[in-house]
Amino acid sequence: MANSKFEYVKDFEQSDPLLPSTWIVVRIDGRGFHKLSDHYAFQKPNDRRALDLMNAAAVEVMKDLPDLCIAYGVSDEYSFVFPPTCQLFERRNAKLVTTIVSTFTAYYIYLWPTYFPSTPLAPPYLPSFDGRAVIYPNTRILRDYMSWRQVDCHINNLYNTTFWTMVLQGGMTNTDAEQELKGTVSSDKNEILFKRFGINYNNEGEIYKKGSVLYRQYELVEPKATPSTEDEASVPEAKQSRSQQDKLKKLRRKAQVVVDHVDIIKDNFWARRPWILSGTP
Ligand code: DGT
Ligand code: MG
Ligand code: MG
Ligand code: MG
Ligand code: MG
Repeated sequence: MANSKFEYVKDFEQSDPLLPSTWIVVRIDGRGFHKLSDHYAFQKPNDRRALDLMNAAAVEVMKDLPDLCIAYGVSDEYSFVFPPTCQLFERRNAKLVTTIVSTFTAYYIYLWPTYFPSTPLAPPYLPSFDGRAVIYPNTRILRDYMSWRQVDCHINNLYNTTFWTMVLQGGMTNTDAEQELKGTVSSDKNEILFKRFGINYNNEGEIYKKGSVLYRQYELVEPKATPSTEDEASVPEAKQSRSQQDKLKKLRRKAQVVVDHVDIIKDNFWARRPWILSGTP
């Protein structure tokens, strides 16, 4: 096809590939969910339906993009992780982020009636999400990123649980509860919950305390006892044989995506599921 005189405009497009052999995390976050959760009367501090809906949409994203190896969600956010070997969309930043954001949003809206059957969505309160990609140079830092999100979940949930118990059960005003909680540490909040309301924070639901972690579970593959080395994980997929790549992709597609609410800070979770970080499959 002959070039038109307009074609030079293509030269204005900028390439945005993410650094090779690094972990890619795409984190999405609900836009204005403070207002949205009020409008649709989400339960405080946690609405199980809203969290289940977030998880259901994230499972569909994992199924749609077999390159993803793990995802972690809390509140109105989700982090999706691509391994260093990933070559999806030539690792182009905008392609990866926009695909995840729009696929997630599409499923969130599509599945909404399943989780909120008597609360139809209506403008102007339509859910939308922002997203960004961050790269991490090694597995240690990737794990620190995941730990950071889970610690955040814990801190926020302990605060929110205490705050809303003081307001809803203790009859305090928002301002008074906020004032009393200012400067308190975890043990203070645990004590308020226990001494004043007879609530043992440890007995709160795992989904609220730990957030949600999504990964693939393989029926046929026996998990290896020792995690693979980082070297193995960072062999660019381009250097793997075509048939090997196809085989891995097929296995990933067939695998079941599970939703778990467990500690991902300690080694145990990762040691028991070495395939998540090793990229095999
Ligand atoms: P943004 O992200 O800057 O557009 O603003 P927001 O309003 O989305 O703020 P963000 O993301 O920092 O905080 C999430 C908000 O979503 C927070 O105000 C509480 C609300 N939210 C998330 N999950 C639940 C839930 O299960 N129940 C209730 N009541 N609210 C929730
Ligand atoms: Mg945000
Ligand atoms: Mg938000
Ligand atoms: Mg948020
Ligand atoms: Mg196109």
